Amino acid sequence: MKRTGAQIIWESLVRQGVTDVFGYPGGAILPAYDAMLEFPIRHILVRHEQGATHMADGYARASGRVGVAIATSGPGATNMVTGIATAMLDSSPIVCITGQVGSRLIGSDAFQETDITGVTLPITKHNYLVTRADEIAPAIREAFEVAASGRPGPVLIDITKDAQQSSCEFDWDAAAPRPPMFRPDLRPASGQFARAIELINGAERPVILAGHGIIMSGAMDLVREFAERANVPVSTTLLGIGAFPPSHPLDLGMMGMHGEAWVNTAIQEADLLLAFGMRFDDRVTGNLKTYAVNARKIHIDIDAAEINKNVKVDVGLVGDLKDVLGQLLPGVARGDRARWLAHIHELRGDCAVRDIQNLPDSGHLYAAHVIHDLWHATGGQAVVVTDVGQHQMWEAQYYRHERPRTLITSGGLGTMGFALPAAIGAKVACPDAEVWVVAGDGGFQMTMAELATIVQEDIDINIAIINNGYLGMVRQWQEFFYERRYAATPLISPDFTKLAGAFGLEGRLVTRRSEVIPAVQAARARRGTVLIEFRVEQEDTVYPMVPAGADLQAMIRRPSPAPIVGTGADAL
Ligand SMILES: Cc1cc2nc3c(=O)[nH]c(=O)nc-3n(C[C@H](O)[C@H](O)[C@H](O)COP(=O)(O)OP(=O)(O)OC[C@H]3O[C@@H](n4cnc5c(N)ncnc54)[C@H](O)[C@@H]3O)c2cc1C
Ligand SMILES: Cc1ncc(C[n+]2csc(CCOP(=O)(O)OP(=O)(O)O)c2C)c(N)n1
Ligand SMILES: [Mg+2]
Repeated sequence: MKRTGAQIIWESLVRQGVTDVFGYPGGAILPAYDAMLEFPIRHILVRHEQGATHMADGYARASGRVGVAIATSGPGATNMVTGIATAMLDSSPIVCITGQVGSRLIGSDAFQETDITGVTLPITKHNYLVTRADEIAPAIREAFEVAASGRPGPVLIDITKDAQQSSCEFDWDAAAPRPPMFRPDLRPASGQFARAIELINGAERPVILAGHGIIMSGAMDLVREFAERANVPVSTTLLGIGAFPPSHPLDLGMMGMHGEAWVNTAIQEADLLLAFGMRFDDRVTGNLKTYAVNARKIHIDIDAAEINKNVKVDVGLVGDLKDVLGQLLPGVARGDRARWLAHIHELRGDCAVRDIQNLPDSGHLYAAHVIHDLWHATGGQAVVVTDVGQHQMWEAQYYRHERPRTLITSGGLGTMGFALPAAIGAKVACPDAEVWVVAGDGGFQMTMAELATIVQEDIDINIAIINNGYLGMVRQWQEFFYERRYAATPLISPDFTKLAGAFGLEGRLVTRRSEVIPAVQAARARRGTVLIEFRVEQEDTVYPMVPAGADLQAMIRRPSPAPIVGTGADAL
């Protein structure tokens, strides 16, 4: 059957099972947009191509399916760069399709020409420059395979305008990825299994470090079985939140820079760390020289390059977590680690007296209380998509995610502006889910134009803006490490409720704790997106905090009782 390259793009996407794409048109991709109308695909028109990539990313993280973004050449393509890098750092499978100038014009500084495959080389898992119609279907098939297999990640396909316009025979079967696709042998050596079992069964103070790889592998049940059988407590990374239920008695909570104090202490006292699908990010380890020096380490990861990258381990098992755990489990003995668990329980008790949830609010509205109440009012069932900053850490600490894929957040790149578009993507992927944006006043302003996308595409999510009048996380660093010299961190914002109104959305302002739950409930009850601005304590601090590069146990702790400085309401 003869097809144009433009038709082949959509035909291939449909055959890949794609139903939704996020994009923005322009000259070099116009043939593809013209052909799109013939295909059963929902196109979500974004307001900035960065938004399209975050939407594709949010779609992928919420559903496990590959997200798709599409843009024109030049500025359209370069606007995608931040979103592609965000997906790369967090191993999120997206496919980005960009139009390119005609193949004869490549290299001539043609109108809207950018070498986007060159630009994105270090931030894609793989990318393609396609100059002929008959190369389109094979590139798309392979791109989906590359994006979703092994360690997932972003793939970009740059397609010249003439490739879209010319015609060729379309043969889907012939376009199948040609063997041999590179497939590393992921079977760990059996000696390594025996060593791992020996270390696990002999450990007295083990801790599981549960990472994002558990969620990507779908290994939640196996991790739980492992933890229960061996009686090993489980801590999670930021991206591992949802991999193990916080209601479980063996759950410890988050590790790392803003992790729970008892978790970091337990890691430093452990005699065995079991790293499951996590990559020992520097936000997790602090000073590598003093990190868990008394612990043996077992690392299970699908990417061999992660083993011994940051932390030297005793046993590295390369493979899909589900497979590896399935093979390990039969050898794992029932463990009684009552003394170790009792010790951690004691550490926890010491922390509770400093926990802001146990301190009176004295009439002030704290972000941590807002998050706690949001958790309560949504029954802990919402998909929460956060932006980056203090509010992100409070969300991680105080919204308890029982299920995987219910916290969507930019961890590795820490991309402000991520939340609103990623939440739109999550909602498109999971229309029945209750989706909340939790964003700071700073990050929200980076991509708030996507409010128009919400209106045009009839997206039903809710938005909580945690407005502290500052680029709060940076202000916190200035408070601790730059003698409170607040250079460029105080921030004015538009009247967010009026902004919502300008887009035809409902907006509400909340300044008191008593109003939080009623406002959340009202937003939930209303069809359509509601934006709630929570005007919170301005100079509040995320505790604990391990200063960057410091020893993990050297945490700055919340003084008890919490000092109170100014309020959001005072600033009105
Ligand atoms: C302001 C800010 C503060 C932060 N503070 C903290 C903090 O206090 N604590 C914290 O934990 N993080 C924190 N982070 C996040 C941190 O930067 C990292 O993003 C996070 O620690 C990474 O978690 P991860 O290793 O589980 O996930 P990823 O970085 O996604 O790594 C996942 C790993 O799993 C592997 N994998 C993938 N699929 C499979 C599979 N099928 N089987 C086996 N393995 C697989 C991958 O190869 C990879 O090694 C912070 C981020 C920001 C922006
Ligand atoms: C695109 C981008 N620019 C800069 C930063 C550095 N940065 C990290 S957190 C932060 C402040 C975020 O402020 P806000 O959105 O108001 O959230 P808050 O910390 O106040 O909760 C900044 C500027 C970043 N992470 N991303
Ligand atoms: Mg702020």
